[in-house]
Amino acid sequence: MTAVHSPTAADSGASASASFRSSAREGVAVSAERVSTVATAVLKGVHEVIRAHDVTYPEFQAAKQWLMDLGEGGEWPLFLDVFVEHVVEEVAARTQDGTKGSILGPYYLPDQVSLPAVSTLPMRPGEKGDPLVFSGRVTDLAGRPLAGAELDIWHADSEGYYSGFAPGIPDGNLRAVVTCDEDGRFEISTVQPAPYQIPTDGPTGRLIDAAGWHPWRPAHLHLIVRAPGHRPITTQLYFAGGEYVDSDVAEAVKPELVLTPSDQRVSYDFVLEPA
Ligand code: MBD
Ligand code: FE
Repeated sequence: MTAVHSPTAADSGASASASFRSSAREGVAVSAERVSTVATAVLKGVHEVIRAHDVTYPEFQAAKQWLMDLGEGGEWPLFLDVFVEHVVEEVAARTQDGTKGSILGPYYLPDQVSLPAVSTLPMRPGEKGDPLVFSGRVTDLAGRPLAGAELDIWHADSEGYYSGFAPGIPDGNLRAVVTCDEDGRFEISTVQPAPYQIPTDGPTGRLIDAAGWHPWRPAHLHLIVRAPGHRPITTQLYFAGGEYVDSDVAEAVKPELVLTPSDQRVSYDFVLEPA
């Protein structure tokens, strides 16, 4: 499937930068010792690559130009979330129990409309795409329902574009915070998202093209699942047999997160550990 229009990298990459800047983050206190340990290791890694691969002066200057372009194009969040975040998540997951997590990515927006347990996501009249009903339950580790758990859900449309980051899509489209019922259950009606293509016209896309990689993520639903007294889970769900499930450019697919839809319905039960 080919989209007729394509949001430019400047649209989605720069909006992701603005969104990241405005998001509320906890300050981290990092000791000089920790900064030195990590920064030294990063620099040593770079030095080793230069030695091992005989990196030349022209290549070094081209890399410098590309890094400047990446920043000026506002694509640091896109680049880091695609190529680095999966390892940060992997390390965090070492000490976590319950539903597997996955990366947040650059396109989360907080404060979306609140909807009850059985709901249809905000969408345009005649929103394109196959209908999809996503249902399930949120429980604790012992399988007890977490009444009033929240599913913060967002996903791309049937052309692979996210509201808030691509032109011409109304704010809040295919985004909501759904509150589960007393039994921890939810049933969300939406449309099947398409695979997502990294914008090809920005520095991240230029790197992908120059290296001969492909720029695609498999179709996915993004979720943050929260319940009082429990650790929130940031994750993504994928569709068995879909394109790029086995070759996600962001390396964020885990087998436990791949769902098998049947009759345009799919279900998943989330398990949250204590906070
Ligand atoms: C996406 O839609 C996404 O989920 C990630 C992780 C990176 C880029 C685009
Ligand atoms: Fe995404």
